[in-house]
Parts: sequence; structure tokens; C-alpha cells
Amino acid sequence: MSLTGRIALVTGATSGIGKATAIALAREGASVILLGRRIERLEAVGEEIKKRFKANWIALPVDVRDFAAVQTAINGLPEFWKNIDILINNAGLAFGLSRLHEGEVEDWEAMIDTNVKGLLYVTRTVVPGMVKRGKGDVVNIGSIAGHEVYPGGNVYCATKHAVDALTKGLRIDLVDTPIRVSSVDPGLVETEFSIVRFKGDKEKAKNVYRGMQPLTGEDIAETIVFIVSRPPHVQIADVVIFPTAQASATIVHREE
Ligand code: NDP
Ligand code: 8X3
Repeated sequence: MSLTGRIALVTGATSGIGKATAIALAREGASVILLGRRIERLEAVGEEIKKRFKANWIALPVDVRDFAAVQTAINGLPEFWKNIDILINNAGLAFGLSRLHEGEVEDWEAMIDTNVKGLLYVTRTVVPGMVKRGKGDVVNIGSIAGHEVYPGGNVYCATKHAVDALTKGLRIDLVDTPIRVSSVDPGLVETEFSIVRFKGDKEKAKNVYRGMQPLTGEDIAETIVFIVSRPPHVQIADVVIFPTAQASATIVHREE
């Protein structure tokens, strides 16, 4: 099923899974709203989309932690772009792997404010329009960290468990509407995620994927395209995706 005529909003479209998803949705014919904080990157993704697929795009340089800014940006979209029918709640991050009793409060706040409250702010702003129009897909990017807890994962895992609860809660609240709610929960995907987690330490970040083949943003994007292109009566609730060399949050086979 083509996505021609559909309008998708992807949060965290400047990098990794979000960027790959915006590109894949545009390839299938969707017009895409690219949301993230780094405007120059949003524009680069938009230019790539235009050049490769002649698809429409618009950049929304917004910090999802700021509810007023989220509302102003989304409610202020030009008329055509207001009819969002695919929302990909992807913006998110982890900071550190400290033990809970030794953790940095600012890191906790950034993770909770982005991964949980940011997702809520965007959802609260976009979904009422979907309900009014009687159509829409919401795909939340959770994580294996929303199913399991690993050493040092404490607060990040709590935010992804919260995403899992919010996905289930929204699906319940929308059960009497045609709107579908899904989550995609990856294991190890090589993006800028670990560089962000280790605050720019590229060696430490690289070590996360040593001796194994991680997933790519594109691998996740293809699953998202599959989810939103199912016939209207089919709702994919949750997809957990591992690299073949990963069996759980902590069991990873590495060729050393
Ligand atoms: P990246 O760091 O490559 O991308 C994160 C994206 O989130 C960037 O586009 C960034 O944009 C955006 N973002 C972060 N904070 C904000 C904010 N406050 N406001 C708006 N946008 C923001 O990592 P991934 O692509 O890997 O991460 C995407 C999602 O996937 C996250 O939710 C992550 O938790 C999840 N995930 C990742 C896995 C992995 O192994 N990589 C596995 C499982 C889940 P900018 O900085 O420009 O604002
Ligand atoms: C990101 C993957 O394993 O660091 O959600 O939790 S992991």
C-alpha cells in the first residue's frame, strides 16, 4: 500500500532511526514533517528527500521538552500540513550508565523530559486532530529497555517502560476510533544514540557494537513503513527487533 497523500510527522528526524524513517516514508510517497532541534540537519534531510523522491517536506525546529513550543509549532503549520495522519514519536535519548544512587539529576531530567514528557506533549497536540478526522497512525519508538532492565539502565529503562505503558494506554483510549497505536522496540541500533549516551566519547560508543553486527536506522524504518501500510483493520501492537547476535538486553554474542 502506497503512502501517497499521507502526511507524516517524525520527531527526532535529524539522525539515526528518525532520519531513516522520514526518508523511508517519503520514498513510499508520504509528505513529511521533520521535527528536531538542529535546523541545519532537518534541512539537509529535507533536501535529500526532495532530491531522491520529489517528496514534500517541512522542517519544525522544536525541542519536544517545551510544551508551549510544541503546540505553537504544530498548531501553526500551514493548512495542508495540519492534517497529520502518521505520527512517529521517536525523539529520545539516554545519558550515562551510572548506578542509580550515583546518578546525575540533570541526566535523569533530560531523559524523563524528552522520552516521556516530550512524547506526551507531541501526542497531546497531534492526536485530537486525528480523532476529529477519523484516521491516523501513532508509532512510538520504545526499546528493549522498555521490556527489561539492565545494569546502569535504571532511569533510561524507566522512561522506556513508561513509553510502553503510554502506548498501551493510548491504544485503550482510542479503541473506539479508527486510529491505530503501535510501538517498535529495538535492541542495539548503531546511530548517534551511544555517542549521546557517553557525551561525545566516540570510543566508548563504538565499543557498544564491538564484535557484532548491530541494526541500522534503516532496519527499523522498514518495520515502521510495514506497520503504517497495513490495511485499516490491522493494528500491529508491538514489534521487538534485535540484531541476530542479540538475545536479550544483556545477552549479545560478540566475535572477539
Ligand atoms: P540518535 O541520537 O541518532 O537520534 C535521536 C534523535 O532524537 C535526534 O534526531 C535528536 O535530534 C532527537 N532529539 C533528542 N532530544 C530531542 C529534543 N529535546 N527535542 C527534539 N528532538 C530531540 O538516536 P536513535 O536514532 O538511536 O534514537 C531514536 C529513538 O530510538 C530514541 O527514542 C531511542 O531511545 C530509541 N532507541 C534507540 C536504540 C539504539 O540502540 N540506538 C534502541 C532502542 C530504542 P536533535 O538532537 O537534532 O534535537
Ligand atoms: C537503546 C538500546 O540496549 O541501550 O534503547 O537500551 S539499549
